[in-house]
Amino acid sequence: MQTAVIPQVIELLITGLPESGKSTFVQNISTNVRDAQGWYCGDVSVDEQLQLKLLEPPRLRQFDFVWLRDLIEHISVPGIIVMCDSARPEYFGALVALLEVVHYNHPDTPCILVTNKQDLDGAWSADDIRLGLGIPDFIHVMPCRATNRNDVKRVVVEMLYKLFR
Ligand SMILES: Nc1nc2c(ncn2[C@@H]2O[C@H](COP(=O)(O)OP(=O)(O)OP(=O)(O)O)[C@@H](O)[C@H]2O)c(=O)[nH]1
Ligand SMILES: [Mg+2]
Repeated sequence: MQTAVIPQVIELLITGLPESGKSTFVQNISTNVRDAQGWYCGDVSVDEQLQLKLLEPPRLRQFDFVWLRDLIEHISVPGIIVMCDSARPEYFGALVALLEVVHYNHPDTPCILVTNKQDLDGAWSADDIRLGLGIPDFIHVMPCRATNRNDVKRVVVEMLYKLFR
């Protein structure tokens, strides 16, 4: 007799600055995407025992930093991915503030900073962002092009290592 395997579902928050590539990231790795009350949600099947649910907060609220801070204070997820546009240094101050909110509220939650849009001219490298912004060691900084599925996959696999280490 075959026993049905009910996969474990793990939710990951995909947050970051506006237009940093969050939806592109979710879309490129998910087998199924949908809108759930403004949230952009994607499902990723890792294997028959494990499924990921990627959750991007409603796009209309993303410029509202007070709202985003409140959301991060109250959300409970096993892993958090923060994205930035590496070619928009004018947003780096807001990025540092966001990472501080994440770490203050979720000190034990694995967090990856995705320095996206590495293909753009003028993009800061992941290392320059890490050093330049003084990103602490417990935040893993990974370069990415959300338009490239392999890049996105690398980030998700790294998050899986952190979750199951
Ligand atoms: N060149 C380049 N463009 C990218 C990359 N990732 C995303 N984009 C583009 O950046 C723009 C914004 O991408 P989205 O995925 O909508 O970004 P978002 O963070 O979901 O945006 P909001 O939800 O509106 O905050 C789109 O035009 C994407 O095609 C990348 O790695 N390289
Ligand atoms: Mg989006």
